[in-house]
Amino acid sequence: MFASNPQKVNKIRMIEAGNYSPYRKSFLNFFTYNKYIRNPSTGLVTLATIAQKIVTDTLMYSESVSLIRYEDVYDADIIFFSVNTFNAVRSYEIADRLREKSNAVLVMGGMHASLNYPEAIQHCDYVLTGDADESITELIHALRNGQEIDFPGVVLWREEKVVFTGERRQPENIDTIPDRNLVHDYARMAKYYYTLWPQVHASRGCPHNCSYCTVIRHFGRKIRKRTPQNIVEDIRQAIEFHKKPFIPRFKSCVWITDDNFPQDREWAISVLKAIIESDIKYNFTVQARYEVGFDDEMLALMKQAGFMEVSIGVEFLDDDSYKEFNKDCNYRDLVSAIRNIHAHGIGVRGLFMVGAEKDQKGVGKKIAKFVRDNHIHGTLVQSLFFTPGTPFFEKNKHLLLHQDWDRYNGNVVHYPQNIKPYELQQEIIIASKKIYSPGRVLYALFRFKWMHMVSFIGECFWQYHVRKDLRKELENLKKLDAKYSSAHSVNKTER
Ligand code: B12
Ligand code: SF4
Repeated sequence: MFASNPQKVNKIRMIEAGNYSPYRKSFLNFFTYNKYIRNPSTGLVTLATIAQKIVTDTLMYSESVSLIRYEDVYDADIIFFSVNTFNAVRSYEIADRLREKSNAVLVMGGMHASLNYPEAIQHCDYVLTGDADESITELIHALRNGQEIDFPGVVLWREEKVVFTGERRQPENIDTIPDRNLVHDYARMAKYYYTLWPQVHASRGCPHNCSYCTVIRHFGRKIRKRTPQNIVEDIRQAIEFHKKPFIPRFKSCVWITDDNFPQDREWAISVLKAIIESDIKYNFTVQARYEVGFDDEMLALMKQAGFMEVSIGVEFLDDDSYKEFNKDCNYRDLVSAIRNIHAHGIGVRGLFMVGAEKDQKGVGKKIAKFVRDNHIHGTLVQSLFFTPGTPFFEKNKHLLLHQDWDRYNGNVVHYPQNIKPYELQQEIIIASKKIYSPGRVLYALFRFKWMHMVSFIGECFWQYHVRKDLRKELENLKKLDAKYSSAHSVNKTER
């Protein structure tokens, strides 16, 4: 009944919108990552690779590395958008513009679009929820053949109503090696800028259940893994893609972007062994929970495979906050784990979060002290992440200062319990200033290993811009404070 006429699908374009600072030409791009230049989305390149097998004329634009050539996009038959929370506003803007100028079918997907589809569908024809490795093929075939779109995982319009066809099982076979050449101008940029590095995603999902986590709501709590051979081949291609023609790379490192790589121990060990047995001699960095610090066999293999650092989601520095967010962690074990990782000759990068109920003035200084005392060579300090689709978001919605998604990129966006929002924002600035201070630069020059030292110096430039952006938001937070502090005290008594 809802089948339509077969549609021509000869040209596909995919768009990864930037957020507040999409790509632009700048001298800064040579040494500052994540200001106007950053790595394009692995997820969307993977989908482009799958789609290109059906529709040869498939190309992706990422505002992380280039401007969009709109004249090439208008006459596409389908346009796909990858939507995270931080780039949702810009994605909608671009989609609305294309709606006016193009007859293409507009499709959205990715974390924010999936978990917040009633909003996303206002700007497109279809939302494909969850991982689209399989559903993208089904959609292209259905449109081509004029079939009814009734398979699970689709949000669509029917008689002016939004309909969801139901949850779909996440794909098990995720062994696609992304063809990075499908991203417009990426090959040139990757060879030109040291600030872009090889990036490989090897597994999806995490069995833990931290209340604020978007990753498990989207990918699920079952870990789905690529095969070691497929990962090694991807690493090889990623390195080749980023190789400079004559001069060796100054800072050569592959980022395995999994959220908790060692979680499936047997699999992680088999991946490490496959890297060791291959001819790849490179540096690696990866994200892992602190428990990896108690696994001597894993750490020894990581070291042997070339892992020069592990990024640990430290998040908070007190046990009450871990409890508050259902994070299975405690301060004492965390510190011993960091010590043991260092003992294996692997560096530690710390990922921190502020804004928990316990946090008050001085939290920035406390983080900086922890970083210094525990010889952490790189950090990311952000405010609590409120992303629609998590139970944490639903429970704490009343604390939000606004829902301007493009400001949801590390800024304070809520009214914390024991500190004002703009004061908390200042604490992030204080932490950054203390961690990336001239004194620590000197320390890094003499005490850090080469790779850690190089990345620390690069991060000093990046953090300078992070602080500038955080300061810009301070004024907004001060204005919002006056408006929301009274509402907050009402809510506090209600709770
Ligand atoms: C690598 C990474 C980065 C890298 C590179 C980003 C990139 N584009 O790959 C860098 C360092 C640049 C980065 C930066 C940031 N990141 Co980041 N990043 C990641 C990380 C660790 C891996 C991304 C990845 O490769 N995933 C694997 C692929 C396979 O998944 P995927 O992209 O989601 O794609 C699949 C599906 O979502 C779906 N899909 C995706 N797009 C589309 C499109 C269509 C049309 C369809 C149908 C389906 C679909 O299908 C894909 C596979 O089949 C994720 C965590 C994670 N596990 O995803 C965080 C993550 C995406 N980042 C996050 C954040 C917050 C940020 C920052 C704001 C941090 C900050 N304060 O600066 C910045 C913003 C950057 C910007 N653009 O402005 C959050 C986003 C939360 C949210 N709800 O949006 C995440 C989820 C981390 C987290 N734990 O919360 N990030
Ligand atoms: S350990 Fe990390 S990925 Fe897993 S649920 Fe917690 S925050 Fe999410």
